[in-house]
Amino acid sequence: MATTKHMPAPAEVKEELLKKYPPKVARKRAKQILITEAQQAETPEITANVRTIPGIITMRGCTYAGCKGVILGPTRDIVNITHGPIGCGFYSWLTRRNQTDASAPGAENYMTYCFSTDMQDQDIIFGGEKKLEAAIQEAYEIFHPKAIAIFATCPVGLIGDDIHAVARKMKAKFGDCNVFAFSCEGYKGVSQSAGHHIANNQIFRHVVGENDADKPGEYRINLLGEYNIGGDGFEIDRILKKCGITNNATVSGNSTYDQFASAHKADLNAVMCHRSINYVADMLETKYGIPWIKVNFIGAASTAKSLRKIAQYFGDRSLIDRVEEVIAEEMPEVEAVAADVRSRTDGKTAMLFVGGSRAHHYQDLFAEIGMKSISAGYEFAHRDDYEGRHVIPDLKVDADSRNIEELEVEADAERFSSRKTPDELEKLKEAGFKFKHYDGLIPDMDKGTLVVDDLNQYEAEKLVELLRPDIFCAGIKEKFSIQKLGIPMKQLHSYDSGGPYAGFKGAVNFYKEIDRLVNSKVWGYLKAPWQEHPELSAAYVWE
Ligand code: CFM
Repeated sequence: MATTKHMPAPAEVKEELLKKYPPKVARKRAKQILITEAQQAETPEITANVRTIPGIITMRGCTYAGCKGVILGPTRDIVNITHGPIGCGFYSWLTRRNQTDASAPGAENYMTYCFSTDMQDQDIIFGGEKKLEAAIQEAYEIFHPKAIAIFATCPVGLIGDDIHAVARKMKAKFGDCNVFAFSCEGYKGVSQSAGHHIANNQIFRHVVGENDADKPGEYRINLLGEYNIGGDGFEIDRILKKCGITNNATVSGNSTYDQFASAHKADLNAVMCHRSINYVADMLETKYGIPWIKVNFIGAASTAKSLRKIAQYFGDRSLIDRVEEVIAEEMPEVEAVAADVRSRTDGKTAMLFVGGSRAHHYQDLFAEIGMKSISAGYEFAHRDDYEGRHVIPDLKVDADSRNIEELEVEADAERFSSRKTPDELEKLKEAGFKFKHYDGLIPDMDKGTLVVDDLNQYEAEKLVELLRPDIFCAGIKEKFSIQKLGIPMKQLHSYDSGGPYAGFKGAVNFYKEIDRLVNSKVWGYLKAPWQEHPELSAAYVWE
């Protein structure tokens, strides 16, 4: 049943969020808090991908996390060595719930190991290159992997270890193991987003195109920006397989070194998480001629739409029909559960503050059970993820973004091939088909909702207090502070040990879980009796 609550106007909420800040901080934060007027397309620009103001407790992570954890983390057969103090390696070890299937006989899986050079004080003083070399040698002798990746942590950049020279030396020495390094020091960018870019560049430079052998399967696509959190990638792969679409490489959920090496063998790139991977999609298009489209497998309707888009691209009647059959087979169960759940969730409200894509994608799932997203934002996305790719030419290049290398990519003289003739492309465009297209989060939000970039702990609690959503979605750092306010909190990074939520079966899991969360009575019992009726009460002197 829908409940009507009194909600303060969005402008009042914004004012409240800013009230306690010193004037300079308030001025800066004001540019990152926007009231949408999507219907009128009057939304002014939002400030994003800028430094968090020191002292503010941000939800963001570091550049090392974006490179080592997010992009390279889900690939099972690359030995990932963290060059740095042990904490960086240890705390990035299996903390993101990217799953992998290493059940094939002989499959290598190094994800269960934590490799680190364990830098000590003397390495900081005298340099850590020798220690790194020894670690690479040791890993090679024990495992004989196809590839070893080295990740720089903050102190490595500060003391100036040349990790790339070490990588080159060891690669030449071994001859049968690709060794490459990432200058992904935690401080390198304003968030983990810089780490995505650094990872993408090096994977493209050192791995993509290494295997030219022909790959099997019809309708070959790469799935870019899908990381198999909670098994999402398994569900998407199940659906693609059922449709007869071959997933040539996922970057990087449940992936292997060879998938990256063969990524140039696909005929279409389907991009899930635009923020983390659009660089790779662009580079694969320029160098090898593979077009890319934006897809979304979060939400049953979005899944169906994405499958239809892929089928339309290939244009074969048999594939188009098969996709329709699969949708017709899968949807009845999804719709039955959605209808049942909707009777209890319709009109309820959600807030989503996650990463660089999920705060957008998950709104579809909530909408399918009648729930409204009243406020949302990303931790580290760029303006294009909010406002659409048309703003890319206007993006300001500042000292922080200039710090991240832009690869100069050209068409490969031998291996570039246009996947479609100009005529075919024209026909697709005439039929409304859009390549390289993403409109971002803002146009999908209702008028008068609040979009907040890089939300912090203080603002999160204020927002909850003022708007009392029925559910709040973010990560582990926010989990308990929100629940203590009596609002259920769903982790959309790790899924709270749940999932998958992608595809058709994932949608069913999500509906059921949200139903349980928002309709649980437990949230009404959070205050102890003495909190509601204290025998004694007091105030701080400054209050
Ligand atoms: Fe892309 Fe991600 Fe996300 Fe992301 Fe992430 Fe993640 Fe995320 Mo956590 S790659 S931007 S850096 S969809 S780890 S799988 S959940 S913040 S919204």
